[in-house]
Amino acid sequence: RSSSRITTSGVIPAARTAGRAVHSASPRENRVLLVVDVQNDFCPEGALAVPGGHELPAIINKLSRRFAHVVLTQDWHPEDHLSFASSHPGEKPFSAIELPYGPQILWPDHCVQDTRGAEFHPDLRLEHCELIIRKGYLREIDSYSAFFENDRTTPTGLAGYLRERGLNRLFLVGLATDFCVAYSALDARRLGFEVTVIESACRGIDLEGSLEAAWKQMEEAGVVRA
Ligand code: VGL
Ligand code: ZN
Repeated sequence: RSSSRITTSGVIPAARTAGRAVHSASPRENRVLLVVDVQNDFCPEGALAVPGGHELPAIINKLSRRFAHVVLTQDWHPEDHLSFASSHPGEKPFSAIELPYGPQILWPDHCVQDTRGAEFHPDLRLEHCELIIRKGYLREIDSYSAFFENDRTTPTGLAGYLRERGLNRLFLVGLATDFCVAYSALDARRLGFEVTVIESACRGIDLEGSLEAAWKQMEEAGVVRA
């Protein structure tokens, strides 16, 4: 029998198709691994270092082999972003202010578009990642969640992508547990997805009890803590 495939664009030699078929999951596989913000600035030595952030690439690389579908998020701010303390003279990082859409914690400048800090950690090996969702790219509004900006109403488009492709079982990993991971998990539940957060593949910032509060909210919202 011939092991070549005929496609609309011609015949693909068997060796090439075999090389690409690294995942055994069926095409109907409905689970997706959502890898949140595993970027240099959230790792030790980064601008907004999360303790242990650098441990995640190895853990997530291994985990990701069990998923046919992998989606990444990338925090991606303009250099004068309103979530930066530096955009508010007199304010210090980690203080809170009120913005038109609600309370906002002010952060050190981080994940500025096209800088090394905004790049994914170099050890993250997710060649089969099928979508990268950038967020926080509008100057006036922050976006912790992969689904909505911090006004909780402006969508990123991720829900539409997942629904259209039938990916309704989400597994979340990444940084930071109590901010972007938690906001994404809560929004995903609100949108009707089945959500598991894999704790061993997340690391938190923990500002004044925010880590424990985030887990409480997630558990109350029906997020599975695995
Ligand atoms: C994040 C604070 C500011 C996160 C992003 O990825 O959790 N936290 N920007
Ligand atoms: Zn950010």
